[in-house]
Amino acid sequence: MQYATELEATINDMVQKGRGILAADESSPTIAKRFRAIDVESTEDKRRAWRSLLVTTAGLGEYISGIILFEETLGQKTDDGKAIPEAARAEKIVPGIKVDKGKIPLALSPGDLVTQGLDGLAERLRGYREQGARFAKWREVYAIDQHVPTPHGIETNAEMLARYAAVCQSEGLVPIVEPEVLMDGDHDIDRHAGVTEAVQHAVFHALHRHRVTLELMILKPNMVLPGKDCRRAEPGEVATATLRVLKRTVPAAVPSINFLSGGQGPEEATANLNAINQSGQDAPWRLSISYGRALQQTALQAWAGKTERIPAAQQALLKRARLNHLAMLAEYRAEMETK
Ligand code: 5MM
Repeated sequence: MQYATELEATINDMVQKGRGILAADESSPTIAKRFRAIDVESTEDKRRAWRSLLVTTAGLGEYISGIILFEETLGQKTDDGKAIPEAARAEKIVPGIKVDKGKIPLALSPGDLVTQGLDGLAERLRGYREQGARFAKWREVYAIDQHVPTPHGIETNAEMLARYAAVCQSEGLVPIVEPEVLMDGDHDIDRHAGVTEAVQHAVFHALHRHRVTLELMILKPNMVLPGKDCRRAEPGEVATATLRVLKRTVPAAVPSINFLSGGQGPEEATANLNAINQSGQDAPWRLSISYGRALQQTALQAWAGKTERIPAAQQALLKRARLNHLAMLAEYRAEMETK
């Protein structure tokens, strides 16, 4: 493969013990929703200010090895005029980019979703590489209902992820492959496990068909959880269910599994990650994070759009990053939240 050496170097920079990925790639409608919750209007400059705050947090690189940016952010500057990808690199954080164009209904398959963005992807990746991105991310979304996701939906989404990953590797960007089985609904943990297992099987079959090198990609899956409208599960139960599914489906060649938080609260996501690392000491992959909300939520509340609150927000971000770092080492305890 043309870019094998470069892809290996990127994997080595991103996959490190005790370090994870910060997902700051919310699309315009999603970031507007997050800002609405803190009474901030989503203007281009407010989005820039927020992402500048994140990447300029001193010491963040101790816990965070990669940051997923949104296309707009890749071309923006920090408050002190540095290109955002460059500011990330200054903290030894690898900059990457979300390259999918969001989900739409899968035609003639009611309830199934599919993500768009493959047309012209190779050309776009070349441009992102020039702007400093070294990895990419694409998310497929699976809602759970009585009859969905359908086998056809699962196959179609797997095909999209694999085609995206193959294009990324052929253009020298490490692909983060993100199949997210949503936790919305009243389904129990067994149903979530069953769907996640079917999804992961299909994804790895498709990656094989498309000749994707597993050593040169990162998987970003959901944890296995009961639906939001079902009962809560203890971290030990989440860890057992999650590891069972991943051990059945994810080849050992994959270097790292970086979970999304998917609507879990910040403390819940850290506790579950800790339990997964406690039970997964024998797992062949690193078990890390690629959290968006679970890393950003407390910092966003502390910031509330006000310049004078930047230091408090950066402290909040650093705290969540450090606690998740401890969870990656299976050393997190709930009492640490109050210290
Ligand atoms: C599932 O969302 C990803 C991880 O974030 P959470 O830890 O908050 O679940 C996240 O990277 C997501 O893919 C991006 O925020 C983009 O989402 P949208 O909906 O804006 O395309």
